[in-house]
Amino acid sequence: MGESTSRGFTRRNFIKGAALLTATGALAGCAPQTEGMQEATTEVKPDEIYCGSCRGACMQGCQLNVHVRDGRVVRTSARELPDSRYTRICSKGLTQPFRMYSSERLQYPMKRVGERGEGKFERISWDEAIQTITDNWKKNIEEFGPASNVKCTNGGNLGAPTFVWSTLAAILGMTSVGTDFDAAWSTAGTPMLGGPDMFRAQNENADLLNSKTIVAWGFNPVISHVQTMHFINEARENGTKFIVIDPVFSPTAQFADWFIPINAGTDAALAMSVLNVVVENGWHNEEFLKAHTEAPFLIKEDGTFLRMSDLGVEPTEGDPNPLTGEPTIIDPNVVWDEDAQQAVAYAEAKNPKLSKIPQVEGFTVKTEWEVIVERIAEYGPDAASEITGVPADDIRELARVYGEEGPVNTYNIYGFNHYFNAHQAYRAVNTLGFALGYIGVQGGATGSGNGEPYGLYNVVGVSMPKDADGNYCQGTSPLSPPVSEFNEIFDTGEYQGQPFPLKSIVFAVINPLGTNTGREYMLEWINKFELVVVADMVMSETAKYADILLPVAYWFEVEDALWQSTNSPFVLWQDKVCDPLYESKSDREMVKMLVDAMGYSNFPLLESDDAYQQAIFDTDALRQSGITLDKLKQEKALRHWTADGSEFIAYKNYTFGTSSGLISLYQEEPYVAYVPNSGSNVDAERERSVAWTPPKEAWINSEARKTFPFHCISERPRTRTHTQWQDVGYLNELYPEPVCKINPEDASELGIVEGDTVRLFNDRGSVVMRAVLHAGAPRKTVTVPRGFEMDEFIEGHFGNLSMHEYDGISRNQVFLDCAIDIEKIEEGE
Ligand SMILES: Nc1nc2c(c(=O)[nH]1)N[C@H]1C(S)=C(S)[C@@H](COP(=O)(O)OP(=O)(O)OC[C@H]3O[C@@H](n4cnc5c(=O)[nH]c(N)nc54)[C@H](O)[C@@H]3O)O[C@H]1N2
Ligand SMILES: Nc1nc2c(c(=O)[nH]1)N[C@H]1C(S)=C(S)[C@@H](COP(=O)(O)OP(=O)(O)OC[C@H]3O[C@@H](n4cnc5c(=O)[nH]c(N)nc54)[C@H](O)[C@@H]3O)O[C@H]1N2
Ligand code: SF4
Ligand SMILES: [Mo]
Repeated sequence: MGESTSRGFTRRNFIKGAALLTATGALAGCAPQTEGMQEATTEVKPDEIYCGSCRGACMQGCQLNVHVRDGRVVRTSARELPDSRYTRICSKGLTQPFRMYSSERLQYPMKRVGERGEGKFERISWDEAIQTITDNWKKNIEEFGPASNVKCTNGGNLGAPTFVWSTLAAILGMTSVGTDFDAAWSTAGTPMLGGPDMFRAQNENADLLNSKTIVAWGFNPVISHVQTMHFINEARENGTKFIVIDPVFSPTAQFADWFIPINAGTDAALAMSVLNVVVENGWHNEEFLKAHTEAPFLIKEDGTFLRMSDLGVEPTEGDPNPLTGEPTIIDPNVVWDEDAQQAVAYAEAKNPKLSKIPQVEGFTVKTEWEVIVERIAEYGPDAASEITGVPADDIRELARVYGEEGPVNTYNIYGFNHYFNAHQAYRAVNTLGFALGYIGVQGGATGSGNGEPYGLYNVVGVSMPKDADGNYCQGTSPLSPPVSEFNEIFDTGEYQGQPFPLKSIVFAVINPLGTNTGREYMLEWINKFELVVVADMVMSETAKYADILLPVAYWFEVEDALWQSTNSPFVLWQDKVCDPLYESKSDREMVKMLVDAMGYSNFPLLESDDAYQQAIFDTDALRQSGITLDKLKQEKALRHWTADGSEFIAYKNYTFGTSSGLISLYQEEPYVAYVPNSGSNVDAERERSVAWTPPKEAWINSEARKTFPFHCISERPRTRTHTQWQDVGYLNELYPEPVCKINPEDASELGIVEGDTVRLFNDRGSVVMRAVLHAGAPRKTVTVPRGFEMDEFIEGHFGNLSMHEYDGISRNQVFLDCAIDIEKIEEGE
């Protein structure tokens, strides 16, 4: 691995393509700029510079200059954005050309000739590849229905490709699955903030400079969000206090004014305890709670809301539900109006009361706020200290900072996401932030900021496209079984009581054998599929298990737009720098070939990359902002999060997508995003409001830790985004092999010294790598970099250690909820 040269590269075709493109590019208003004209001699031609966007899942949204010399991409550099604060690049952005010309690239369609996973393939034509796949799909549809064909995608490219495969699945009625990454935030955020808008719960990063305090709560931006870290550092220089809450002394912790080590998986308990002290001191924001949250809503003794119908007021009919056409029933929630001294519908209340409510027409009631206050009572600083390992005085001080040194931006992405019950951590941290009013204000925000405001782009339209006659396609299969249950579904042929034969699967923009939990479990189900298709740019770990391999064009070989980012408030353009190398094709082109071969050639959005982009940009929200594809092609970057170009503050207008339009702090019906086949085991009462339930294995006192005493945290390597960039030799020199970082005292007890070879194991599997001593790792906790693949470990695979199960509420892979043991197997050199 790591040899960054290309095989079989046909330079002649490339130059032809590039020349053609220059001509068409000029017509479309994307004529390459030139640089270094002054220095140019007659012999040295200036570079042609195209516009690129870096679209991996690090979500930072950097724009690139792609320099082309003599028909070859020779380097990439940071491209100036209209707001220079966002002009950034990192070592991964700078090494893109090595990926483009990597020897790992798939060059032509191939079919498997050896055993699955053996990596033996034979070149075939595109016609044969498409025919083989579609013959199988047609047969499956006839015998078992369209849902027996499955498509599985994630975010290897945050531009159009993921959506293109969803378009395919919808047209063909396939089953659509992801592999359920990062889901605990949405399990908590959906009912609290309402709907998909909560994916943009963070303010624009430039606003970090308005925060008095920034809390990176389970967030390691020095590695995972490098450009976000830049804003945090500027804020620090500006006097902002920076707090990091993490079990590990992470690379980000070294920049903290205050590092708070915490026992893994106990964040909900810490947040509840901090809120407990906040409330005790009256630091919470009553005005905000009354105006913008459901905190005053009354709840009856049976746990359901007191509604006007309980007080004898007949419900009324609202507008019909636009999806079902069914009339909606309006039965308003009741609050106690302090001014009127009576129970009224929330909308009528002048001054809703938060606590100590008298009986209402025979009903004993309490408010949403009182439920919270009751629940946090058992998490006083001393009790919480026992659970979290954070000293009680530190909890009190953190509460003081939250109460007195605001506005606070609690920035988390997904650090505490990947555990059983992680949605409770988000719910508790959110509740803390919202109780203080840190949402919708400059300098104040609470939560994750993963994506663009909902509805800006036509995600729904391209996931449910219309044909040329204006008719909707059939849509994906209504059931989407979780991959954590695929083996059981294969064995029983059923999912949720219905026959569910699984026959073929296509993986695209995802490398699950390199990134999923429970790798052994997954290998088992992959091998049960009759046909496995992988569309990728490189021979990924998953690609090795394909029956048919489809070579995908590199990011610079297709025009595309990047509009999903945590950092950059711009939609970014990607010029097509040259034709796809070798025989590779864009995802859109191969999806079109598949759709055509299946007999559905009537979908205009698949006709060209431009048509597809036009479909994504087809929303009123973008039109109102004056953002069109043509304008983007000309200007290359357009500010898109706010229509008027102002800095984006999440929920600035305090309109939330909940049924009440307010932040919900209590759910009558707990939101369950995943019901296991074996049935729901949710404790509904407990899930209605803040609670802490320990993770399954990571919890220091869990059963699992009695047998496997170490907690294994996976960390992100600086040099890779998941499994990508692993073919860049320069970056591999910086991080040549996966190592297990272990606390020196633990190491000494086990007789391990730096450089020794160790085996990490549990009852699911094992992996062998070298050990490095790390005083920042807490006792009985090791960290291992993820994103390394089979042949990079000395033996085994890191993915064998994690469990494939989900917690029964979130549909969420729990990479970090993992107990292991360690043994030394060889002295280091
Ligand atoms: N270089 C690089 N950057 C990436 C990626 C990559 O693979 N490589 N992946 C991208 C993607 S898809 C994602 S989702 C983001 C995620 O980025 P982050 O949200 O930063 O998530 P992590 O890196 O998983 O973990 C962040 C921190 O949480 C800590 N942590 C672990 N367990 C706990 C806990 O129980 N409580 C608390 N408080 N902290 C805990 C970890 O020690 C770590 O320091 O990164 C993105 N950026
Ligand atoms: N142990 C452990 N495992 C983890 C995590 C962890 O913290 N610990 N984090 C998890 C998280 S948060 C995430 S989001 C997942 C990410 O998991 P994946 O999405 O599987 O991650 P990538 O390695 O980015 O894989 C994407 C694949 O897409 C391919 N690709 C890139 N661009 C394109 C394109 O334009 N078209 C097509 N067809 N393919 C393309 C790449 O070559 C690569 O093989 O990993 C998860 N895995
Ligand atoms: S990998 Fe991320 S931070 Fe680096 S250049 Fe690309 S988008 Fe920017
Ligand atoms: Mo992720």
